[in-house]
Amino acid sequence: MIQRIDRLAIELPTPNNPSPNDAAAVQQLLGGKFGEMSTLMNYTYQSFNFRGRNRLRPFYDLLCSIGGEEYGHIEVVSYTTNLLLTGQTKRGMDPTVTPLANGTDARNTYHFIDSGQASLPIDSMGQFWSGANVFSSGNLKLDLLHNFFLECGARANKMRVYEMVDDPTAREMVGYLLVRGGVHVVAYAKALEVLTGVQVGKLLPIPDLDNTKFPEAKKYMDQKLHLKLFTFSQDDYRKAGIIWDGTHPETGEPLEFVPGMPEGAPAPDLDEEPQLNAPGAMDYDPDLFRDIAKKMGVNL
Ligand code: MN3
Repeated sequence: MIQRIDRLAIELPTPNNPSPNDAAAVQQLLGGKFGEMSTLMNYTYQSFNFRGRNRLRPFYDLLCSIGGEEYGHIEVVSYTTNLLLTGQTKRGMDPTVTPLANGTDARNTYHFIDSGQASLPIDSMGQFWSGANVFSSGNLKLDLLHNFFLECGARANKMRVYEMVDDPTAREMVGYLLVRGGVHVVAYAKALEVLTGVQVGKLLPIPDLDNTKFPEAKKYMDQKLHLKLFTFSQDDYRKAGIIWDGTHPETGEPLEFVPGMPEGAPAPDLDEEPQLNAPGAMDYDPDLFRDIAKKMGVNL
């Protein structure tokens, strides 16, 4: 089972220059082949499908811990997209003024037609994320090797989106995910080392560009977030700490195993977009609702 917490992984700044085309580029980090939908669903399915869990418990616990974290990653990429799309059409309730005219020039029209100026599980070209991106062979070495490759590919995509988009909201998100994705690269390298003795960490970094070159990532490294593996569970998955042990292959600093999850920050409250009727529900009266709830014996 999974427990949801109404917090976002990090505090996202308000965009300086929101733009539908930047939002479209950011979608690659959500619904692209190497996006957060893929990391989330790969580790989740590999954990559901794990055979021989008791004998190989540390590897199972590692997949579950990282899979749990990826849920928060799809969330933070989605909020970034949503903030970049907020206020990008003409606000109001008069459809005759063509309030959504801007949408026709945006590279992604799903953001204006299929959603209320918000994220969808699509890539930067508007292709919907597919379960075909899930690799779950059942062979532990093969799955871990795939995950190492997936995280390196995800890292390359994040760097390129950073190089395309200079908005501070997008860069804050990319900086954070470069650091946390970096932890997952190292975790899968370590898992392969424990399992086979092969020094996978010697391949790092892929691509050959240090996270410290990105000021937003450097900030999170200064907070030591590149050294911490969280379990994303109160009591479970503690044996992942057997793998997450020793030193960081790039910096040489000692790794830190942290049961539980980071504190996080409040998620931004997204402004209404009346021209899209998002959220609509203009006849909703909270006082009336509270009265009805009271009569039903529910305290709101
Ligand atoms: Mn991730």
